[in-house]
Amino acid sequence: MLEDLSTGFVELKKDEVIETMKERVERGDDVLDILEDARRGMTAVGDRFQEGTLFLAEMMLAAEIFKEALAILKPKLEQARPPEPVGRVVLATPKGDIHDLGKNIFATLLEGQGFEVFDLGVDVDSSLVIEKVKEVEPDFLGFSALITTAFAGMKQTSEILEELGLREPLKLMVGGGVTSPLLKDHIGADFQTTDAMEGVAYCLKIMEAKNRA
Ligand code: B12
Repeated sequence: MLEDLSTGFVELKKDEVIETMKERVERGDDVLDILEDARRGMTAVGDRFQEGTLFLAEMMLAAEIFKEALAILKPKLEQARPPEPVGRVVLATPKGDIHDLGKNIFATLLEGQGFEVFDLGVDVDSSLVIEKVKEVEPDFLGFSALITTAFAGMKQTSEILEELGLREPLKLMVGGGVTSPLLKDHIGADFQTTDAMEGVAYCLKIMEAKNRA
């Protein structure tokens, strides 16, 4: 068992990471603490990639380990879920962007809090997002963006939602490493963050206010 789970990601110790995650879940560690350690590991991988001390293939392997690790935590988070969904969230990584680790963390945390999440995946066209919004009438639409070339697509989606009268009933959120308050204003979103926990707190706060109204 790894003493520090996060180092397992940097050193690409897949078997040890998976085994450590399972053991920590079995011994009853808080799932959110385990998730945070895994997230720290993935952030360290990203930093090393940027410094040039990790190669692209190694980072992709780390991303795969992260996805498997997340799947171990999911059932545990789901156990705590209330029978009725707290709210509905459509999530997507916009067209031109294939990054999804942060989106998956946010989705997992939301599900753990009882939200119903419709995850449309990566490189998602505006038309698909609009269709899903029409179909499920969510309380929230969340974009996860890690690459600046994806910004135009989010703005376009926001404008189409406005034109169709679909924008007002939902809260539009944007998150991901390259996002900023400036981007939030540019695309006309209601909320922006680079921290999934902050995003979950925002969704819970909005639903609380809705339920009181
Ligand atoms: C991992 C990674 C990859 C992996 C992605 C694996 C995967 N399945 O996601 C791979 C190797 C495939 C990849 C490919 C590319 N990448 Co890349 N990648 C990264 C890297 C190192 C880390 C990103 C990451 O996963 N961070 C960890 C997660 C957990 O953080 P996060 O996404 O911010 O999410 C957190 C919060 O923001 C929040 N959150 C996320 N989404 C949302 C959404 C909502 C609604 C809310 C509320 C919260 C929320 O929750 C998370 C937890 O708190 C970054 C650099 C960096 N250090 O950020 C570059 C980076 C994003 N990549 C970059 C680029 C350019 C590319 C490539 C074009 C190739 C290349 N030259 O490297 C291709 C992609 C092409 C494309 N079309 O998308 C650039 C983007 C530059 C820019 N400004 O546009 C970066 C910034 C690197 C750099 N400095 O050049 N990449």
